[in-house]
Amino acid sequence: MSVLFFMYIKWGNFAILEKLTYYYLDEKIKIMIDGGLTMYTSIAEFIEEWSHEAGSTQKILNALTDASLQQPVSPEDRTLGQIAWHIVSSTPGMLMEFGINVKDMLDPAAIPSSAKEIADAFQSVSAQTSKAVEQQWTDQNLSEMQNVFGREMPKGATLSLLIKHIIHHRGQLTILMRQAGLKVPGVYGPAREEWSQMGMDAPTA
Ligand code: NI
Repeated sequence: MSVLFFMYIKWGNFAILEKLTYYYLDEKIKIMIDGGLTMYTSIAEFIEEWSHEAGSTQKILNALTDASLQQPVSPEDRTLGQIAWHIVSSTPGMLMEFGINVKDMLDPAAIPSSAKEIADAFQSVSAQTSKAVEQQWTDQNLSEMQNVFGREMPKGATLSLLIKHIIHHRGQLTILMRQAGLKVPGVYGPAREEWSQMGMDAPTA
């Protein structure tokens, strides 16, 4: 992550350079850098990435069936449905932790038995996320430090947590979907079925 840090110093505007130079001297920022979080320096940059990742996550959630929600991982772990609902319900919860108010909070324990309900809820959560961040934070706010989940970090880095969290759980879903016998939409690269649609064999190694 130190590479990313220096990239910002090299290509960022003067205001950003000044802030990050200051942060570099601060022990706390080193934790942020070690944590592998992207430091967003503009709201537009976050919205663009959020829209892309939330869109891919929506494609995955739209492919779920009611029966697949019961797909287990192990007796100790969350089922596919519980992970899917965790993606949806934790997003407004994380925004509140960041100090961003959201209208509709979702009960993490009230897991719907309908796949469509989960997918529809994410549609609304993802739109609400963009709107709330755009309305409540400015580019200038992103360099402000705040305590999130017990760690001091700039607001611009907390937004990265939001995105990495949905990517992490989305990856878990795609494996469980195969185990439940579902087709998986491609995310960063074609899914098995999509290779043949392009007239190619899916790689086996
Ligand atoms: Ni999680």
